[in-house]
Amino acid sequence: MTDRTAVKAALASQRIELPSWAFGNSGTRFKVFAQAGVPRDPFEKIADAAQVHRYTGVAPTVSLHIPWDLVDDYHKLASHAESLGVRIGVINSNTFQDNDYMLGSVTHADPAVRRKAVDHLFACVDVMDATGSPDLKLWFADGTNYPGQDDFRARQDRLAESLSKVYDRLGDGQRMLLEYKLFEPAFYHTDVPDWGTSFAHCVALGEKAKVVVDTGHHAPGTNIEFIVAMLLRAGKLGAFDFNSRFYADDDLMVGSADPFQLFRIMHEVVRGGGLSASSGVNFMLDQCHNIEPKIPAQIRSVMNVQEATAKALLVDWPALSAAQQAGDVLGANAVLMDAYNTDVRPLLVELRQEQGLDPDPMAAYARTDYATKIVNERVGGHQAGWGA
Ligand code: LRH
Ligand code: MN
Ligand code: MN
Repeated sequence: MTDRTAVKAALASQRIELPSWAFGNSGTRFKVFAQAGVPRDPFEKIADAAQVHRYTGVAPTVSLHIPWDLVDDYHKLASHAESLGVRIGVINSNTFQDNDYMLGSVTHADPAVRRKAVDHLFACVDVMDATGSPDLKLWFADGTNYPGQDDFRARQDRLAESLSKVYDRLGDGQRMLLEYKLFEPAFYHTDVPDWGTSFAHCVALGEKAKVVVDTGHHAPGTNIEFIVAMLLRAGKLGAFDFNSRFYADDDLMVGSADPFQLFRIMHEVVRGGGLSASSGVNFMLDQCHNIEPKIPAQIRSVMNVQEATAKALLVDWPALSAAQQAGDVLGANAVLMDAYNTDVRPLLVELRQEQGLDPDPMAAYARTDYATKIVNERVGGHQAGWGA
Protein backbone atom coordinates (compact mmCIF):
# COMPACT_ATOMS: atom_id res chain seq x y z
CA MET A 1 0.00 0.00 0.00
CA THR A 2 1.68 3.22 -1.06
CA ASP A 3 -1.29 5.59 -0.98
CA ARG A 4 -0.57 7.91 1.97
CA THR A 5 -4.23 8.46 2.77
CA ALA A 6 -4.92 4.74 2.94
CA VAL A 7 -1.82 4.20 5.09
CA LYS A 8 -2.96 6.90 7.51
CA ALA A 9 -6.48 5.45 7.66
CA ALA A 10 -5.07 2.02 8.53
CA LEU A 11 -2.85 3.56 11.22
CA ALA A 12 -5.73 5.56 12.65
CA SER A 13 -7.79 2.42 13.12
CA GLN A 14 -5.01 0.36 14.74
CA ARG A 15 -5.42 -0.30 18.47
CA ILE A 16 -2.63 -1.14 20.92
CA GLU A 17 -3.47 -2.51 24.37
CA LEU A 18 -1.51 -1.54 27.48
CA PRO A 19 -0.65 -3.87 30.40
CA SER A 20 -1.65 -2.64 33.86
CA TRP A 21 1.55 -4.13 35.27
CA ALA A 22 3.75 -1.85 33.15
CA PHE A 23 2.78 1.04 35.44
CA GLY A 24 3.73 -0.62 38.71
CA ASN A 25 7.18 -1.19 40.13
CA SER A 26 9.06 -4.09 38.62
CA GLY A 27 12.58 -5.37 38.47
CA THR A 28 14.71 -8.45 38.34
CA ARG A 29 15.28 -11.03 41.02
CA PHE A 30 18.29 -8.97 42.04
CA LYS A 31 16.60 -5.67 42.76
CA VAL A 32 13.43 -3.68 42.26
CA PHE A 33 14.25 0.03 41.96
CA ALA A 34 11.06 1.58 43.30
CA GLN A 35 9.94 4.74 41.53
CA ALA A 36 8.13 7.62 43.20
CA GLY A 37 4.52 8.15 42.15
CA VAL A 38 3.77 4.65 40.87
CA PRO A 39 0.15 3.49 41.25
CA ARG A 40 -0.99 2.11 44.58
CA ASP A 41 -3.96 0.20 43.18
CA PRO A 42 -5.59 -0.87 39.90
CA PHE A 43 -7.58 2.38 39.72
CA GLU A 44 -4.36 4.39 39.61
CA LYS A 45 -2.81 2.02 37.06
CA ILE A 46 -5.78 2.68 34.78
CA ALA A 47 -5.42 6.41 35.32
CA ASP A 48 -1.81 6.19 34.13
CA ALA A 49 -2.78 4.08 31.14
CA ALA A 50 -5.37 6.72 30.22
CA GLN A 51 -2.53 9.23 29.97
CA VAL A 52 -0.85 7.06 27.34
CA HIS A 53 -4.08 6.92 25.34
CA ARG A 54 -4.58 10.65 25.72
CA TYR A 55 -1.35 11.47 23.91
CA THR A 56 -1.23 8.60 21.39
CA GLY A 57 -4.94 8.22 20.61
CA VAL A 58 -4.56 4.51 19.77
CA ALA A 59 -4.33 2.80 23.18
CA PRO A 60 -7.88 2.76 24.60
CA THR A 61 -7.74 -0.60 26.43
CA VAL A 62 -5.85 -1.90 29.45
CA SER A 63 -5.12 -5.57 30.22
CA LEU A 64 -5.57 -6.65 33.82
CA HIS A 65 -3.63 -9.39 35.63
CA ILE A 66 -5.50 -11.33 38.29
CA PRO A 67 -4.77 -11.32 41.24
CA TRP A 68 -2.32 -8.42 40.82
CA ASP A 69 -5.34 -6.27 39.96
CA LEU A 70 -7.71 -7.63 42.56
CA VAL A 71 -10.57 -5.26 43.48
CA ASP A 72 -13.87 -5.74 45.30
CA ASP A 73 -16.00 -4.37 42.52
CA TYR A 74 -15.03 -4.89 38.88
CA HIS A 75 -18.06 -2.98 37.61
CA LYS A 76 -16.69 0.01 39.49
CA LEU A 77 -13.23 -0.48 37.96
CA ALA A 78 -14.78 -0.70 34.48
CA SER A 79 -16.78 2.51 35.06
CA HIS A 80 -13.66 4.22 36.38
CA ALA A 81 -11.86 3.24 33.15
CA GLU A 82 -14.72 4.55 31.04
CA SER A 83 -14.79 7.82 32.93
CA LEU A 84 -11.15 8.28 31.89
CA GLY A 85 -11.82 7.42 28.25
CA VAL A 86 -10.43 3.87 28.28
CA ARG A 87 -11.76 0.32 28.71
CA ILE A 88 -10.65 -2.87 30.37
CA GLY A 89 -9.21 -5.33 27.87
CA VAL A 90 -7.78 -8.81 28.23
CA ILE A 91 -7.88 -10.59 31.58
CA ASN A 92 -4.58 -12.34 32.31
CA SER A 93 -4.67 -15.33 34.63
CA ASN A 94 -1.99 -16.13 37.16
CA THR A 95 -1.35 -19.73 38.20
CA PHE A 96 2.32 -19.23 38.94
CA GLN A 97 2.65 -17.49 42.29
CA ASP A 98 1.03 -19.90 44.68
CA ASN A 99 2.96 -22.51 46.67
CA ASP A 100 0.53 -25.20 45.53
CA TYR A 101 1.77 -24.76 41.95
CA MET A 102 5.39 -25.72 42.57
CA LEU A 103 5.01 -28.86 40.44
CA GLY A 104 2.42 -27.43 38.07
CA SER A 105 -1.05 -25.91 38.01
CA VAL A 106 -3.44 -27.22 35.32
CA THR A 107 -0.99 -30.07 34.60
CA HIS A 108 -0.37 -31.03 38.24
CA ALA A 109 -0.69 -34.74 39.08
CA ASP A 110 -2.96 -33.93 42.05
CA PRO A 111 -6.56 -33.33 40.95
CA ALA A 112 -7.11 -30.95 43.90
CA VAL A 113 -4.37 -28.61 42.63
CA ARG A 114 -5.76 -28.76 39.10
CA ARG A 115 -9.21 -27.94 40.43
CA LYS A 116 -7.80 -24.93 42.29
CA ALA A 117 -6.12 -23.70 39.09
CA VAL A 118 -9.25 -24.20 36.99
CA ASP A 119 -11.32 -22.43 39.66
CA HIS A 120 -8.98 -19.45 39.35
CA LEU A 121 -9.51 -19.46 35.58
CA PHE A 122 -13.28 -19.56 36.12
CA ALA A 123 -12.90 -16.58 38.46
CA CYS A 124 -11.06 -14.76 35.66
CA VAL A 125 -14.02 -15.41 33.35
CA ASP A 126 -16.26 -13.92 36.08
CA VAL A 127 -14.10 -10.79 35.91
CA MET A 128 -14.57 -10.76 32.13
CA ASP A 129 -18.33 -10.97 32.62
CA ALA A 130 -18.22 -8.03 35.03
CA THR A 131 -15.91 -5.82 32.98
CA GLY A 132 -17.03 -6.74 29.47
CA SER A 133 -13.53 -7.99 28.62
CA PRO A 134 -13.57 -10.18 25.53
CA ASP A 135 -10.48 -12.30 26.14
CA LEU A 136 -8.99 -14.59 28.76
CA LYS A 137 -5.23 -14.91 28.41
CA LEU A 138 -3.58 -18.03 29.71
CA TRP A 139 0.09 -18.48 30.37
CA PHE A 140 1.21 -21.51 32.33
CA ALA A 141 4.54 -21.68 34.11
CA ASP A 142 4.06 -25.46 34.22
CA GLY A 143 6.99 -27.68 33.36
CA THR A 144 9.72 -29.80 34.91
CA ASN A 145 13.36 -29.28 35.81
CA TYR A 146 14.69 -32.80 35.49
CA PRO A 147 14.29 -35.63 32.98
CA GLY A 148 11.97 -38.24 34.41
CA GLN A 149 10.42 -35.80 36.90
CA ASP A 150 6.96 -36.28 35.39
CA ASP A 151 5.27 -37.79 32.38
CA PHE A 152 5.02 -35.44 29.37
CA ARG A 153 1.96 -37.16 27.92
CA ALA A 154 0.04 -37.37 31.17
CA ARG A 155 0.67 -33.66 31.69
CA GLN A 156 -0.62 -32.88 28.18
CA ASP A 157 -3.76 -34.91 28.92
CA ARG A 158 -4.34 -32.97 32.14
CA LEU A 159 -3.71 -29.69 30.35
CA ALA A 160 -6.21 -30.56 27.60
CA GLU A 161 -8.84 -31.55 30.15
CA SER A 162 -8.38 -28.36 32.20
CA LEU A 163 -8.45 -26.17 29.10
CA SER A 164 -11.65 -27.72 27.84
CA LYS A 165 -13.39 -27.07 31.18
CA VAL A 166 -12.49 -23.40 30.91
CA TYR A 167 -13.37 -23.29 27.22
CA ASP A 168 -16.85 -24.58 28.03
CA ARG A 169 -17.29 -21.78 30.56
CA LEU A 170 -16.71 -19.04 27.91
CA GLY A 171 -19.75 -17.04 26.90
CA ASP A 172 -20.70 -15.72 23.50
CA GLY A 173 -18.14 -13.26 22.23
CA GLN A 174 -15.50 -14.43 24.72
CA ARG A 175 -12.23 -16.01 23.63
CA MET A 176 -9.37 -17.92 25.19
CA LEU A 177 -5.82 -16.92 24.25
CA LEU A 178 -3.10 -19.49 24.93
CA GLU A 179 0.41 -18.13 25.31
CA TYR A 180 3.55 -20.24 24.91
CA LYS A 181 7.01 -19.79 26.32
CA LEU A 182 10.18 -21.68 25.57
CA PHE A 183 11.51 -21.94 29.11
CA GLU A 184 11.45 -20.25 32.53
CA PRO A 185 10.55 -20.82 35.27
CA ALA A 186 10.86 -24.49 34.30
CA PHE A 187 14.24 -25.28 32.79
CA TYR A 188 14.08 -28.83 31.40
CA HIS A 189 10.68 -28.85 29.74
CA THR A 190 7.69 -26.52 29.61
CA ASP A 191 4.18 -27.84 28.98
CA VAL A 192 3.31 -25.14 26.43
CA PRO A 193 6.75 -24.27 25.05
CA ASP A 194 6.01 -23.29 21.46
CA TRP A 195 3.40 -22.20 18.94
CA GLY A 196 2.89 -25.76 17.72
CA THR A 197 1.79 -26.95 21.15
CA SER A 198 -0.45 -23.96 21.68
CA PHE A 199 -1.87 -24.35 18.17
CA ALA A 200 -2.61 -28.06 18.68
CA HIS A 201 -4.57 -27.32 21.86
CA CYS A 202 -6.41 -24.38 20.28
CA VAL A 203 -7.42 -26.44 17.24
CA ALA A 204 -8.71 -29.22 19.50
CA LEU A 205 -10.65 -26.71 21.62
CA GLY A 206 -12.39 -24.83 18.80
CA GLU A 207 -13.02 -21.44 17.23
CA LYS A 208 -12.84 -19.43 20.46
CA ALA A 209 -9.29 -20.57 21.25
CA LYS A 210 -6.40 -18.64 19.69
CA VAL A 211 -2.63 -18.47 20.07
CA VAL A 212 -0.74 -15.58 21.68
CA VAL A 213 2.70 -14.73 20.33
CA ASP A 214 4.82 -13.10 23.02
CA THR A 215 7.80 -11.82 21.08
CA GLY A 216 10.15 -12.48 24.01
CA HIS A 217 9.32 -16.17 24.35
CA HIS A 218 11.43 -17.75 21.61
CA ALA A 219 14.90 -19.19 21.20
CA PRO A 220 17.45 -16.76 19.74
CA GLY A 221 17.25 -16.66 15.96
CA THR A 222 13.67 -17.95 15.76
CA ASN A 223 11.86 -16.61 12.71
CA ILE A 224 8.87 -15.11 14.54
CA GLU A 225 7.38 -13.58 11.40
CA PHE A 226 7.06 -17.04 9.88
CA ILE A 227 5.09 -18.16 12.95
CA VAL A 228 2.87 -15.10 12.53
CA ALA A 229 2.29 -15.95 8.86
CA MET A 230 1.39 -19.53 9.70
CA LEU A 231 -1.02 -18.59 12.48
CA LEU A 232 -2.76 -15.92 10.41
CA ARG A 233 -3.10 -18.34 7.52
CA ALA A 234 -4.82 -20.80 9.86
CA GLY A 235 -7.01 -18.12 11.47
CA LYS A 236 -5.43 -18.86 14.85
CA LEU A 237 -3.49 -15.70 15.72
CA GLY A 238 -5.31 -14.20 18.69
CA ALA A 239 -2.90 -11.65 20.04
CA PHE A 240 0.62 -10.38 20.48
CA ASP A 241 2.41 -9.75 23.71
CA PHE A 242 4.90 -7.23 22.38
CA ASN A 243 8.24 -6.58 24.04
CA SER A 244 11.93 -6.80 23.17
CA ARG A 245 14.66 -9.16 24.19
CA PHE A 246 18.38 -9.44 23.80
CA TYR A 247 18.85 -12.67 25.74
CA ALA A 248 15.73 -14.32 27.20
CA ASP A 249 12.41 -12.97 28.47
CA ASP A 250 13.83 -9.47 28.92
CA ASP A 251 10.51 -7.59 28.64
CA LEU A 252 12.18 -4.45 27.27
CA MET A 253 10.29 -1.89 25.19
CA VAL A 254 8.89 -3.25 21.94
CA GLY A 255 10.93 -2.23 18.91
CA SER A 256 13.93 -1.22 20.98
CA ALA A 257 16.26 -4.20 20.56
CA ASP A 258 15.42 -5.11 16.98
CA PRO A 259 13.11 -2.69 15.14
CA PHE A 260 13.75 -4.61 11.91
CA GLN A 261 12.26 -7.77 13.44
CA LEU A 262 9.18 -5.81 14.51
CA PHE A 263 8.85 -4.49 10.94
CA ARG A 264 9.12 -8.04 9.54
CA ILE A 265 6.41 -9.19 11.95
CA MET A 266 4.14 -6.29 11.00
CA HIS A 267 4.79 -6.99 7.33
CA GLU A 268 3.36 -10.50 7.80
CA VAL A 269 0.48 -9.06 9.81
CA VAL A 270 -0.40 -6.76 6.92
CA ARG A 271 0.10 -9.57 4.38
CA GLY A 272 -2.19 -11.89 6.37
CA GLY A 273 -4.95 -9.32 6.94
CA GLY A 274 -4.19 -9.17 10.67
CA LEU A 275 -4.48 -5.41 10.85
CA SER A 276 -8.18 -5.28 10.12
CA ALA A 277 -10.43 -5.20 13.18
CA SER A 278 -12.33 -8.22 11.86
CA SER A 279 -9.19 -10.39 12.14
CA GLY A 280 -9.50 -10.16 15.92
CA VAL A 281 -5.74 -9.82 16.44
CA ASN A 282 -5.08 -7.92 19.66
CA PHE A 283 -1.82 -5.93 19.69
CA MET A 284 -0.90 -5.92 23.35
CA LEU A 285 2.23 -4.79 25.12
CA ASP A 286 3.66 -7.06 27.82
CA GLN A 287 6.54 -5.12 29.26
CA CYS A 288 8.13 -4.00 32.49
CA HIS A 289 9.97 -0.74 32.95
CA ASN A 290 12.59 -1.40 35.57
CA ILE A 291 14.81 1.66 35.22
CA GLU A 292 12.92 4.06 32.93
CA PRO A 293 9.84 6.16 33.80
CA LYS A 294 6.79 4.08 33.07
CA ILE A 295 4.24 6.35 31.38
CA PRO A 296 6.73 7.80 28.86
CA ALA A 297 8.07 4.28 28.24
CA GLN A 298 4.57 3.10 27.33
CA ILE A 299 4.08 6.12 25.05
CA ARG A 300 7.38 5.35 23.34
CA SER A 301 6.39 1.69 22.95
CA VAL A 302 3.08 2.57 21.32
CA MET A 303 4.95 4.88 18.94
CA ASN A 304 7.42 2.11 18.10
CA VAL A 305 4.56 -0.22 17.13
CA GLN A 306 3.01 2.55 15.04
CA GLU A 307 6.29 3.21 13.23
CA ALA A 308 6.82 -0.47 12.39
CA THR A 309 3.20 -0.71 11.23
CA ALA A 310 3.54 2.39 9.05
CA LYS A 311 6.64 0.95 7.37
CA ALA A 312 4.86 -2.37 6.80
CA LEU A 313 1.93 -0.51 5.25
CA LEU A 314 4.29 1.31 2.90
CA VAL A 315 5.52 -1.88 1.23
CA ASP A 316 4.86 -1.60 -2.50
CA TRP A 317 2.91 -4.84 -2.93
CA PRO A 318 2.57 -4.83 -6.73
CA ALA A 319 6.32 -4.27 -7.06
CA LEU A 320 7.10 -6.91 -4.43
CA SER A 321 4.81 -9.45 -6.00
CA ALA A 322 6.18 -8.77 -9.50
CA ALA A 323 9.77 -9.22 -8.28
CA GLN A 324 8.82 -12.42 -6.44
CA GLN A 325 7.05 -13.83 -9.48
CA ALA A 326 10.01 -13.00 -11.69
CA GLY A 327 12.43 -14.68 -9.31
CA ASP A 328 14.15 -11.34 -8.81
CA VAL A 329 15.76 -12.05 -5.45
CA LEU A 330 17.54 -8.74 -5.05
CA GLY A 331 14.63 -6.73 -6.44
CA ALA A 332 12.14 -8.28 -4.01
CA ASN A 333 14.45 -7.72 -1.07
CA ALA A 334 15.01 -4.12 -2.20
CA VAL A 335 11.25 -3.42 -2.24
CA LEU A 336 10.97 -4.60 1.36
CA MET A 337 14.06 -2.68 2.47
CA ASP A 338 12.81 0.50 0.80
CA ALA A 339 9.75 0.40 3.01
CA TYR A 340 11.80 -0.38 6.12
CA ASN A 341 14.24 2.43 5.40
CA THR A 342 11.52 5.04 4.97
CA ASP A 343 11.40 7.67 7.70
CA VAL A 344 7.73 7.40 8.67
CA ARG A 345 7.87 9.96 11.45
CA PRO A 346 6.62 12.84 9.25
CA LEU A 347 3.67 10.71 8.18
CA LEU A 348 2.79 9.95 11.81
CA VAL A 349 3.10 13.65 12.67
CA GLU A 350 0.65 14.41 9.86
CA LEU A 351 -1.73 11.71 11.11
CA ARG A 352 -1.67 13.02 14.69
CA GLN A 353 -2.30 16.57 13.52
CA GLU A 354 -5.28 15.37 11.50
CA GLN A 355 -6.57 13.58 14.61
CA GLY A 356 -6.22 16.69 16.74
CA LEU A 357 -3.36 15.17 18.73
CA ASP A 358 -0.04 16.73 19.57
CA PRO A 359 2.43 15.66 16.86
CA ASP A 360 4.95 14.66 19.53
CA PRO A 361 3.24 12.52 22.23
CA MET A 362 6.43 12.24 24.34
CA ALA A 363 6.90 16.00 24.48
CA ALA A 364 3.19 16.61 25.02
CA TYR A 365 3.16 14.38 28.12
CA ALA A 366 6.44 15.84 29.37
CA ARG A 367 4.93 19.36 29.23
CA THR A 368 2.16 18.38 31.67
CA ASP A 369 2.43 18.29 35.45
CA TYR A 370 0.98 14.76 35.68
CA ALA A 371 4.32 13.18 36.68
CA THR A 372 4.84 15.73 39.47
CA LYS A 373 1.23 15.40 40.57
CA ILE A 374 1.38 11.62 41.03
CA VAL A 375 4.67 11.85 42.91
CA ASN A 376 3.07 14.32 45.32
CA GLU A 377 -0.25 12.54 45.63
CA ARG A 378 0.77 8.90 45.77
CA VAL A 379 2.80 8.92 48.92
CA GLY A 380 2.75 6.13 51.43
CA GLY A 381 0.82 2.95 51.12
CA HIS A 382 1.75 -0.07 49.14
CA GLN A 383 3.18 0.54 45.71
CA ALA A 384 1.65 -1.97 43.35
CA GLY A 385 3.91 -3.74 40.93
CA TRP A 386 4.74 -6.92 39.08
CA GLY A 387 3.81 -9.68 41.42
CA ALA A 388 2.19 -7.39 43.95
C1 LRH B 1 5.22 -14.75 31.15
C2 LRH B 1 4.44 -13.56 30.66
C3 LRH B 1 2.94 -13.84 30.69
C4 LRH B 1 2.57 -13.26 32.02
C5 LRH B 1 3.38 -11.96 31.96
C6 LRH B 1 3.46 -11.13 33.17
O1 LRH B 1 6.59 -14.58 30.98
O2 LRH B 1 4.88 -13.16 29.40
O3 LRH B 1 2.29 -13.13 29.65
O4 LRH B 1 1.22 -13.08 32.21
O5 LRH B 1 4.64 -12.45 31.53
MN1 MN C 1 3.53 -12.45 27.89
MN1 MN D 1 7.05 -13.18 29.31
